[in-house]
Amino acid sequence: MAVVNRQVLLKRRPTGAPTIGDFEVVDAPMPAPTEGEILCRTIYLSLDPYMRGRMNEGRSYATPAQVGKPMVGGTVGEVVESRHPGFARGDFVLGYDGWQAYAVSQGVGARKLDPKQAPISTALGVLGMPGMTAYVGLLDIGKPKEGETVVVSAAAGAVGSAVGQIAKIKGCRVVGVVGSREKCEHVVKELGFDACVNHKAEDLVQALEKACPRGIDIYFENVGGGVLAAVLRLINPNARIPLCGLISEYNATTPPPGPNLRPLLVNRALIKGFIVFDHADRLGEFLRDCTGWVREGRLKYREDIVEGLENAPSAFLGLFQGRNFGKLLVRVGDDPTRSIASR
Ligand code: NAP
Ligand code: FER
Repeated sequence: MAVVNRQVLLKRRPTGAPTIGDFEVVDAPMPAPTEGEILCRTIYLSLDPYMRGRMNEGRSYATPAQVGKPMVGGTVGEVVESRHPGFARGDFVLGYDGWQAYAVSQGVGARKLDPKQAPISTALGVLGMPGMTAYVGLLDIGKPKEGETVVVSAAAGAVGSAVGQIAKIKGCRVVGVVGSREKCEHVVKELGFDACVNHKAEDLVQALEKACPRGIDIYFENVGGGVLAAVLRLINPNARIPLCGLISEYNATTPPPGPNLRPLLVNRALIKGFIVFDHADRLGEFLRDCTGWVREGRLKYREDIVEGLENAPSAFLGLFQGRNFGKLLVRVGDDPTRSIASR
């Protein structure tokens, strides 16, 4: 076993866009589990947009990450030592161990993973928090009906790619908004979207008008800013807008100008913010449906895996520029289930 525990600490709280200097890579002593605890070796670390919020001081739905401590985050790991009756050495677990190679925990909220059910990395993506966000946001708030037009932003990302495919499964016309030609091609050719527009290259209102000849019934909002402003001009009567994220605004230092909300008024449209963690009652149905769709090949997923914990800070910054293509993960340690599968 390694003698040191590599960690990425939050060094200081950023103002505006985070930089590499806000993080510090250190080698800490190996932790040891006491009675009732497990020691896990991190295999995958999830990098997610919400982490930008955790870097800030102040009130949120969760306590902020602490300066001088490892950054927080979801992980998939392997139990290397257990003094907990519920876990054994060799178990694979979904946990919240943060940006570090090893962690001791009491296993609270940790879920054992069966590598035969699905690749263990999917517990951080399509079969994890982002997939569940897509599932509850689209189905419970968007309430899609067959034949309706669904637009989703950040459509090649972890949440957006699942939103679009679940909407196709429900019989909708699906249009993605993404930031590159390659991402456009991917969501149409690989994921089966009906059309896609590039927010960096096209006149958005014109392109959306062309892609949505019957207007927009559901807009699954991930980005805010100019994309939201353009979409609102095309919403249909009684449109629903699950407000999932506003990534274009997470680094803003002054409140961004608000969009024109008149289309919401005149179209009797519903916009509703939601946080996936409030929907834990749907976990069973989400896992049942989405595991089935993944196995049937109807819900595809793409992972963008960065090698090495020390590369987590720069990969994280890339989320805010669209550098990731699919669910962003860091491979912190060897994945024994993958090497078996590829043998
Ligand atoms: P992701 O889509 O895999 O990655 C983020 C993507 O956002 C980037 O690849 C980029 O894609 C796009 N983006 C970044 N900056 C942008 C900008 N200024 N304008 C337009 N697009 C921009 O990330 P994810 O994990 O799936 O998260 C997607 C959204 O869901 C985020 O807003 C996140 O905060 C939110 N979320 C919310 C909940 C909840 O409970 N409410 C849970 C999970 C995630 P392009 O290259 O296509 O521009
Ligand atoms: C996210 C963005 C924001 C997210 C949660 C939030 C779980 C919640 C923020 C808050 O309560 O301040 O991507 O994912």
